[in-house]
Amino acid sequence: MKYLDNIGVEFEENILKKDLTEVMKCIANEEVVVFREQDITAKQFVDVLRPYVKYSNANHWCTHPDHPEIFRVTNKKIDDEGRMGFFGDGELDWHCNSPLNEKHEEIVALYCVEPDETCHTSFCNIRKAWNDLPEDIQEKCRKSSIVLRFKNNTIYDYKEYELRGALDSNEKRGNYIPKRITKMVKNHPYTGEEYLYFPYAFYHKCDEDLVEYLKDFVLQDKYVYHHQWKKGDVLLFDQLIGLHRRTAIDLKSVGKPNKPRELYRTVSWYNSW
Ligand SMILES: O=C(O)CCC(=O)C(=O)O
Ligand SMILES: [Fe+2]
Repeated sequence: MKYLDNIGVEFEENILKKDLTEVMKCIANEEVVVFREQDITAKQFVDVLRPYVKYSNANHWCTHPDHPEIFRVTNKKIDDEGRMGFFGDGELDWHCNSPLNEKHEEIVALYCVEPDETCHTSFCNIRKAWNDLPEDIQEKCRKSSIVLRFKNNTIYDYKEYELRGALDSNEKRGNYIPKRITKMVKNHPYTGEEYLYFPYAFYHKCDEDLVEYLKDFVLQDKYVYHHQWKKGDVLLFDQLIGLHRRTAIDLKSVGKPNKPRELYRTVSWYNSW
């Protein structure tokens, strides 16, 4: 195992041959784990994590035809109506997965099947920042509750079909709350450790000065890793102790057509509870 720039770790082994117990711990502590040059099938991508997680399935317009656990994250037009996959070609600002789901998923896994090397994804390890925060700020956070609300165009300009796809399946599972009140500091279900839950784009009612302070603190370069995608990359990242963002896959402005890019994506919960 080796450390990446600032945060995150990389394993140089073949993911299929590895006992992932150590890897799960790294996801929960280091935020992001990278495996490169993996030559695996969609089935292997899903199966390799299966002993360690509980998967969330969805029946979306962009679900992989053979694997209901996989959503296709792609700017390719994947159906007769000309719809792109999840997150199309747009920029995604700092976020974590589904903060309005009552049981929001804890791990996202991405497998790069077709890279666009101009697009990169960044990860922030809030756990590391939290440990460096002044005591008085930590105490303020511990005493704070937040109201979360979904609003479009905060992290991403969701298209109507994306919203419908994501909301429908969560509503059907009774797993979507339009207005969610939660503590700002919680205990991680896998490590038991205190963590700062910081999907600030969906903070609706909060202490704004505190949030501005935290944003500047948490998003410092020393807590952030930028990933440049290559075919075969597998990234696993925690949705509680971290945030991530992605640049747009849109080269039209410099006169070039969009390059096709595709990641397979699964979302899941740690298996320990
Ligand atoms: O496309 C990417 O690089 C990241 C997309 C993303 O934010 C996600 O899959 O949760
Ligand atoms: Fe995301």
